[in-house]
Amino acid sequence: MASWIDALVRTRRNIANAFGRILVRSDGPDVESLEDLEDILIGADIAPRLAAEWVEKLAHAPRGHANARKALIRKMLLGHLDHGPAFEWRSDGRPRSILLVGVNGSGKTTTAARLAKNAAMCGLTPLLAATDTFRAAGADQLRLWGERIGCDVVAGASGADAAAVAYDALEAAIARKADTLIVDTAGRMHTQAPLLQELQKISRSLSKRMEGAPHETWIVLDAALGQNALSQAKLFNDAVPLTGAVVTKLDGSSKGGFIFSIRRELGIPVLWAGLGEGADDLALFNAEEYVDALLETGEKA
Ligand SMILES: Nc1nc2c(ncn2[C@@H]2O[C@H](COP(=O)(O)OP(=O)(O)OP(=O)(O)O)[C@@H](O)[C@H]2O)c(=O)[nH]1
Ligand SMILES: [Mg+2]
Repeated sequence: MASWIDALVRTRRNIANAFGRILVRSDGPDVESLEDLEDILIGADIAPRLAAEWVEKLAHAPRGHANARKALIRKMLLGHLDHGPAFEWRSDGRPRSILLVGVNGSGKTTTAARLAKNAAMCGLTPLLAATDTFRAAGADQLRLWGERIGCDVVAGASGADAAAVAYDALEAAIARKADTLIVDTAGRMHTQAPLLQELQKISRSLSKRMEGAPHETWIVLDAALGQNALSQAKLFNDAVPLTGAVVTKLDGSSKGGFIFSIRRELGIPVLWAGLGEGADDLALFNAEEYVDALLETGEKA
């Protein structure tokens, strides 16, 4: 599996050094280092308000040993990632369903497959649902993944009603005693109201077949979009209440700092992170590994 340290190389660029400069002088940071740090943080797509807040805090931080200040920086960053317990697969005799939504190309299909693989590795029996009936290739892509990772895929014919496919897939998951149903959906822009309504229909159709379904509705956010992904997510959240976020393509993005804003702006936890393109490159989100990779210390508190 790709590592956090490797994946965050572009977001981290300069961050660790800029924080490092804050630690050098025992009489406290100079104004220039603080200004540089603020620019660099904003460059990594950390919200300007948050970057200013951190710089202000550091300007007034108690002097003292560099290690103590390093610990303070780490704690300050982690404080914005209060994400609660990590996601855990559960098996309670009924399939739990997870609906994946997001804009075109954000990584939904790849994420669906990687989640299924992860669930299987944890001893569960997953089933994949391909409701992307807009394009024939949409279902084919998931079928290929299914073959690759050894997971069954329920798909509708091209042009079929996505909500009906989702219903049938849940029906199949119940019949086959699958533990989890992962529902891939077609990409759609957050501005396309009729397409957001279709998501509501898919969600309703799952709940018609099983009360409480979908148990999770996760938005898949492309880290390359940074803060822009948040405004998109808000409109999705208005249509189908989101319960978590998957951040993909952290590798290769220089805007991974937007993760600090997700809880504050959307009120949902980041549960998973895509650290590479491979079948195993989806990691449970780990705030400590994320922060340590940004600060490139690799140390645990
Ligand atoms: N480097 C990297 N690439 C990723 C990651 N996740 C997805 N991708 C790539 O992003 C591209 C789009 O992924 P898809 O899973 O097809 O995205 P989608 O959201 O299903 O796209 P639509 O169905 O067209 O909306 C593919 O080339 C994936 O390999 C990741 O974490 N890292
Ligand atoms: Mg797709």
